[in-house]
Amino acid sequence: MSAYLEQELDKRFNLFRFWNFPQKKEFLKENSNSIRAIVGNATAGADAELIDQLPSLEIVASYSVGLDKIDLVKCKEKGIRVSNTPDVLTEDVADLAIGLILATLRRICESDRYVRSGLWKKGDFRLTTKFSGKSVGIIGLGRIGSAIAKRAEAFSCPISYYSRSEKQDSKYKYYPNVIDLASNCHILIVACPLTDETRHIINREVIDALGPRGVLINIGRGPHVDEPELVSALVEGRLGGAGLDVFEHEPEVPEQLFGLDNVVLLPHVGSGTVETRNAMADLVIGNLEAHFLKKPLLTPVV
Ligand code: 8YV
Repeated sequence: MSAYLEQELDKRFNLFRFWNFPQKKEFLKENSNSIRAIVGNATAGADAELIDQLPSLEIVASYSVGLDKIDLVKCKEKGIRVSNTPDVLTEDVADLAIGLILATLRRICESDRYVRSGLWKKGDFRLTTKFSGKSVGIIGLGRIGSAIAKRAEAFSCPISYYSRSEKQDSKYKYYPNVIDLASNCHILIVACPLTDETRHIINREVIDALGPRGVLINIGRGPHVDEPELVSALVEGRLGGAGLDVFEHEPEVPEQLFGLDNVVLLPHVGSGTVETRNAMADLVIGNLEAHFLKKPLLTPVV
């Protein structure tokens, strides 16, 4: 959680830091009747079990755009409001996707390690792979996917995408299935929400379709990818490379990836700039204040 968000919540509300209570059951026994709001994030939200234990719960305000940690059906059923933080993080996440592509293809992290370790004196760094002009496939052409497409266009990349249905107003090539998209692009980017339908959307077949010259970029959620399949494809050279900001069991990252130079591994920092995290925090506060003043939510989901 953000220090700024905690401080601002503290000023306005009676804030419980749930993570500070090792005895969750005891804590809930004592406080469940008084809790009217939950502030969650990408790793901790409100599942059915928690919601059912909070009879006074009115709103779940997530410090994230992703809603996969919130039981939305349950919230709807119980009339509990839900808000998230869309738009304010779009640019950062799209910027980071491009950063991951460049870092992976041009081996920026590896060449940095090369210079730091003094190896440059012994010879030039190896040649890498060009990004400009490579075909880019995007899974999910929502706010973030579209912002990535716009940036990739500036690198003269032909863009194609997969989503549940074709976007009538899009100029990019649409593939109604992910395997065809993966077969027809060099760089495949996951930028869709995590739902039951998109869990493991990157499976062995998709990885094989992307192939030994293909690169996977994931700025969505770890569970979009069948991680053991991804690891074995990278280790066996069946996939060209990967730039990953998210993992299936964060903060655990498969150790087999640590020795590979064709992967770039980031600790879920897509929205992690001071500017954006503060804007996200302001949205959380704004939604909570609006709710308790009986005004319309700023970014309602439910
Ligand atoms: C996290 C994210 O919310 O917005 C999302 O869905 O994954 C991130 O912006 C951020 O890491 C705070 O947990």
